[in-house]
Amino acid sequence: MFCPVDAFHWTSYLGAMSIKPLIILPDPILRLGSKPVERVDAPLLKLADDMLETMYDAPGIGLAAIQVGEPLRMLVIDLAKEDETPAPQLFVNPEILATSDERSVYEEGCLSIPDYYAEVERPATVRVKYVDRDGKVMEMEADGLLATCLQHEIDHLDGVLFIDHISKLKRDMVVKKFKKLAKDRQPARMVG
Ligand code: GNR
Ligand code: NI
Repeated sequence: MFCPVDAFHWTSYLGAMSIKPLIILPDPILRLGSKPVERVDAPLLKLADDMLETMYDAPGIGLAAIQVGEPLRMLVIDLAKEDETPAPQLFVNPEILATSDERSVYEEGCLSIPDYYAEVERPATVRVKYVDRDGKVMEMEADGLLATCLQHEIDHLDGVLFIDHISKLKRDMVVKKFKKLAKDRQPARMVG
């Protein structure tokens, strides 16, 4: 169970964190562009922790704010394995400064597209500028899974999903399936 006080000493406040409902395809919210964060303050850090708790609960390795319905340019990532010490990372207003010509392929998934996985090719290495949880401007060079995850999350900030990087045939199939699932979840009174 995720506990900020005992396990992390990560946040600057003591308060109830909460698991937020995930926005799922084909919700048009996922296609919104997110707005830059103006300041890293207590409410923003609270949102970051709620995102982490939501991500750990899912479970996932990354989460963009838009996936919990907040159109803000921020994302969280934790690549630690289940048996390792948690390693939460917050990226506010992240920007990709440079990408490698070298590519890598990962099988990606998305908490907003549950139980669908596909191989995506992306730059193997990225240089990223961002603001950290202390409000400090940082730069980082990422490779491996972190590079892929950062690109997947930064795409979310621009309304882009990993299925936008696969063939149109596959994407149309996935969208169709999720539209049907969403329709089947609606009570009959919603029809007509
Ligand atoms: O949990 C997630 N796993 C994952 C695997 C490969 C590439 C990207 C990801 S991110 C994803 C969580 C998510 O949807 N983040 O937006
Ligand atoms: Ni995603």
